[in-house]
Order: sequence, then structure tokens, then C-alpha cells
Amino acid sequence: MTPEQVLVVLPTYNERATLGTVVADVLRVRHTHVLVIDDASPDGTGRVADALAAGDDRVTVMHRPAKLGLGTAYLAGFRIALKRGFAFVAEMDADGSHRPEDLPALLAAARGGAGLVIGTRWMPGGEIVNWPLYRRMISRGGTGFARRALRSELRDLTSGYRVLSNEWVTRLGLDDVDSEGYAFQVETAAMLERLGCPVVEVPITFVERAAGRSKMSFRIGWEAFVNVLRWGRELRRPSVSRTAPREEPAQGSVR
Ligand SMILES: Nc1nc2c(ncn2[C@@H]2O[C@H](COP(=O)(O)OP(=O)(O)O)[C@@H](O)[C@H]2O)c(=O)[nH]1
Ligand SMILES: [Mg+2]
Repeated sequence: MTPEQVLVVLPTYNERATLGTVVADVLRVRHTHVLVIDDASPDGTGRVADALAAGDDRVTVMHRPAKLGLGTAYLAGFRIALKRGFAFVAEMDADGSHRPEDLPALLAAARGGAGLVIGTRWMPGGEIVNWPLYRRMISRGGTGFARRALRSELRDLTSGYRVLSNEWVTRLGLDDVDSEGYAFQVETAAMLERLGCPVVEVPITFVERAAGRSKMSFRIGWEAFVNVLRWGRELRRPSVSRTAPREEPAQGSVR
């Protein structure tokens, strides 16, 4: 494994229509490998992933027995990335919302020294295509709430398009992450920020899926809401490790 290699982790649940294109486009970006983590998708996404892996040795697949959540999928992916010695690990949706053409900019920021790069919709240059007003409001409201509760300075805490360096995945401490669902994104960003990780936000264009269905549910949203409230409370109680006083931000941080 050369030091610039990146493992792009694609969690899938019923993404048969888009997975092939996303994987092909990701593999056109230099130094990328792909790990699909499929949760026994009823639509046969797992078989599509196996066929992709059979055709290209940069692609691997992890099959899990049931829908176990986005957060646990990324934890499994991060562990594999560390074990296989990748310099970087990327998080990306498999439904076409995250454009592979934005990946080089995220990777460049990571190579430039960021421990966490967040593809950000809510910043100049960022964009959302095909989201109705109510979804924009939920996303902005959710990220604004989490930002205040967690005293974060990041503008898109829920974004799932990211690159992390091996070093900062290790420092994050994967055993300390609680979230099963999408709360994982908020949790890991806030944890890294507080650990003093250099975070860089890069504008992305998020394109709402054209095929398949969103797996966002009330239960997943509720987990995020309850967790953010709890982390916010912990943060105001300085004895808990998650809440350790923030170190001076390292160089390159977005402040
Ligand atoms: N393996 C796995 N993937 C998931 C799970 N939930 C969502 N995903 C994947 O995570 C990505 C984002 O999910 P999506 O439903 O598009 O969320 P939305 O963009 O917020 O509507 C997609 O690639 C999904 O297939 C899960 O429980 N397990
Ligand atoms: Mg989506």
C-alpha cells in the first residue's frame, strides 16, 4: 500500500440502480479503492457489488446479515481501512448524491494536512440540487441545532461526504463512538473538532437521489436528536472525556 491510497467506503441498502456508476466514477479518481458495505439489501445490491469486485481488484465487499445502520457500517469500514494500511478513508453515499468529481478536492485538502475534510453544502460554493424547501429547512435546522448544542464551528455537521486521515481515525477512538445511524456523522465531526483535529470544509454540490428511496426515518432522526442533546449535556459537564477542553486548534483548521 503506497502512502497516498484512499479507501472509499460506500454503505449500501437497496442501491442497485446507482452503485455500478458510482463505483466506476470513483475508481477513475487516482489512488482510490472501494469497499462496499451492504446490509443484505433485498434488491440484490450485494450481488451487484460482488460482480464489481470480481471485475476489479480495487473493489471489495463486506456483507452484513441485516440492516445494521450507517454508523456501524462506517465503523466497520474504518477498522478495515486501518487494518489494510490506507492513508485515508472516505465516506460517501452510494445513491449518486455525492458527486465523484468533488472527491479530488476533498482528497487534496486531506493530503494538505486536514485530519477531517467535510464536503459542505452550507458554505459559499456549496449547493443542493433537487431538494424541496422543507428538506433544506430540516438540514439547516438540524445542523444549526447540533452546532449550538455541541459548540461546533462546522457548517455541515450532518454531511456524509468526507475524507479522514488514518492518523485521525486512530485518534478518534472507534470504540468510543455510540451512534448506530446518521448521528454518527455529527458525533465523529464534533469529537474530532474537540480533539483539536484540523478540519477543512470543502464546498460540494449535493444532488438528491434520482432512483431508490431515502433510508432516513423518524427513528434515525430521533437517535440523532436525543444523542445531540445528551452530548451537549456531557459537554457542559467537564469530567467526561468526550468533553475534554479543546486543545488549541492545529494549523489549517477552519475557524
Ligand atoms: N449498509 C448500510 N447502508 C445504509 C444504511 N442506511 C443508509 N445506508 C446508505 O447510506 C447512504 C445514505 O443514505 P440515504 O438513504 O441516501 O440518506 P439520505 O441521503 O439522507 O436520504 C446510501 O448509500 C444508503 O444506501 C444502513 O443501515 N446500512
Ligand atoms: Mg441520499
